[in-house]
Amino acid sequence: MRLTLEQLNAAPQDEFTALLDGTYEHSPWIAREAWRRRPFASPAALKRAMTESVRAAGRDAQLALIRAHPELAGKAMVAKALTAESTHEQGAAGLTACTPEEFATLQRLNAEYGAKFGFPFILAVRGPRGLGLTRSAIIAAFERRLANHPDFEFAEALRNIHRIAEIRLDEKLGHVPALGNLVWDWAEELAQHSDPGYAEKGQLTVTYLTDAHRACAARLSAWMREECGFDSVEIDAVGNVVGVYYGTDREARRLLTGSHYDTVRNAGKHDGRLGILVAMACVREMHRRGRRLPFGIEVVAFAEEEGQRYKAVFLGSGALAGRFDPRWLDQKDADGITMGEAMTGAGLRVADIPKLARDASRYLGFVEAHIEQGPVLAGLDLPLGVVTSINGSVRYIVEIAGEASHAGTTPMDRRRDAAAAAAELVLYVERRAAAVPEVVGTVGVLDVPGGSSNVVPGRCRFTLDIRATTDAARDAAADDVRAELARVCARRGVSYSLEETLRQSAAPSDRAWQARWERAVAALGLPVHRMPSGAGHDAMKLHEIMPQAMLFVRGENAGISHNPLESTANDDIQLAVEAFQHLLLHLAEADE
Ligand code: HGY
Ligand code: MN
Ligand code: MN
Repeated sequence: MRLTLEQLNAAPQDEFTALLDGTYEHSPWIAREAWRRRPFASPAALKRAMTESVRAAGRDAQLALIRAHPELAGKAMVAKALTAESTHEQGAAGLTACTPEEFATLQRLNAEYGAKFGFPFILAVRGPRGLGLTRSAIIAAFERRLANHPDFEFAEALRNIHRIAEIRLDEKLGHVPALGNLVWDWAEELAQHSDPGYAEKGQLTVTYLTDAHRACAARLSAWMREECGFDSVEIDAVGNVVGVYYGTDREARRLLTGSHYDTVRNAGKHDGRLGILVAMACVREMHRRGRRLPFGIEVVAFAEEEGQRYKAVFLGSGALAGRFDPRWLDQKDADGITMGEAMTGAGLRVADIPKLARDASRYLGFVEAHIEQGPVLAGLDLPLGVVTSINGSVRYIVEIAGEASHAGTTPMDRRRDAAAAAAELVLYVERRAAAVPEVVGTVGVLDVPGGSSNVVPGRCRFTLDIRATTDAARDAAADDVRAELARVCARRGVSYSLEETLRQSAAPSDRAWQARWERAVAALGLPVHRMPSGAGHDAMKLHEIMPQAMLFVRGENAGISHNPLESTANDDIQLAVEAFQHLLLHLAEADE
């Protein structure tokens, strides 16, 4: 029997609790507590009320909740003593059809996990798309999480319990996150394209203008044209895919939105792409309803943001902001191919790049939906967040030159070891960044070119990535790191070169646009959580010429990103689409 929110909002506490029986395994107290927060404006608000009941219950009640869950393919399943919901879920995930080896592995993991943590391994086996994980994915997650810290696993167990409850509640309400499913499936399909050397390993890497990159552009263009009803779709001179959905007046000003479709190496499937696909889903819905707004919508899939193949970053959004630096064309990739050659080879008209600069007066502003890429929303059990500012960043490539010499015969006090010098600096970066809350510092690439195990490193190349919520904090940290580099090298008698490859100012959200995202999130029945962005985004490039603000979407696996574990649930994507739709419709009402 399908429940309705009206029915639940009107129900007395006992009836409400009974209607929601089974949402949380053997734990009716959660619905009973949540009842006090009625009325619920949306399924998201009801889910939030139940997570808040758990968050407020304290550790003992939370531990009891976790322990109320059965093991995966455990004794209760074998004895057919699972609840109806768990029977359905474990069955749908194939756990009732394990091979003898899988079954033995799961028993071993159950025993080891229970002995280490004192509670069962909890995983929403229906997965982020709700269709069910494979047994191999379940076992891989089990093996991986066995190594986690107990506190992390306690929190991760609760997050998975909320996801299990969310899927169960969706079914009770007949609530299908259809647009979340659409975007999730698009992201899966787009992730089929990956660069050689990664595709064979099942890894996602799409760097600028490779065949996989061009295939992504072609697929995004086709979807915009054939599935979403954009009025014009083109691939511009730097490889951005630009879709325009006209307003009631074709010449009306436009809302600019989008994100990037290139990726880091061995990436997740939603970084960048989510912001493109969420906007496309909104246009698709308007087109299907024959709806036009008083403004146009220009969705841009930016061709390059990560700076993986070439040193230049934010190349796609930079071109629109009129910040494309022609010197970038001479940058060479690892194979010695210049950016200009790669562009020409991809059929792009380099001469047209300056024409890509947008006239900001033709736009209302820029908005971008993006996965959070961090642990904050997951830690708060919130699906969405509103960005207040994007951290400023500065990046360098450093090369230290010492003297290669025999590892066996060179006395320790006679060495000019480039790697040891670099190692000192890596630890200094960590110490200096950790000393100031709003600063982060990373050495992401560390390499001894042509190194050998029996040779004292004569050269060492590494990157520096320093970020902060303000330019002043960023620059103070960068100054200190450069000064330490000079001191370490002088003391060790080695030389160094340092090249700045990126300097991006902090980008505070435009107040009016941030408020539009806040109103949209609140309209979904969710608390509004404001937060800075530690990651850089295309929005910070458009920030240079027009007002901007961003919406963050929670990540699974505690929000990990730039990692194949990056994952976003269909229900959270659905909420991002609904928030975007709310922003569009209220902008239209204000405009009319
Ligand atoms: O590095 C960043 O912050 C972004 O993912 N390019
Ligand atoms: Mn990224
Ligand atoms: Mn990104």
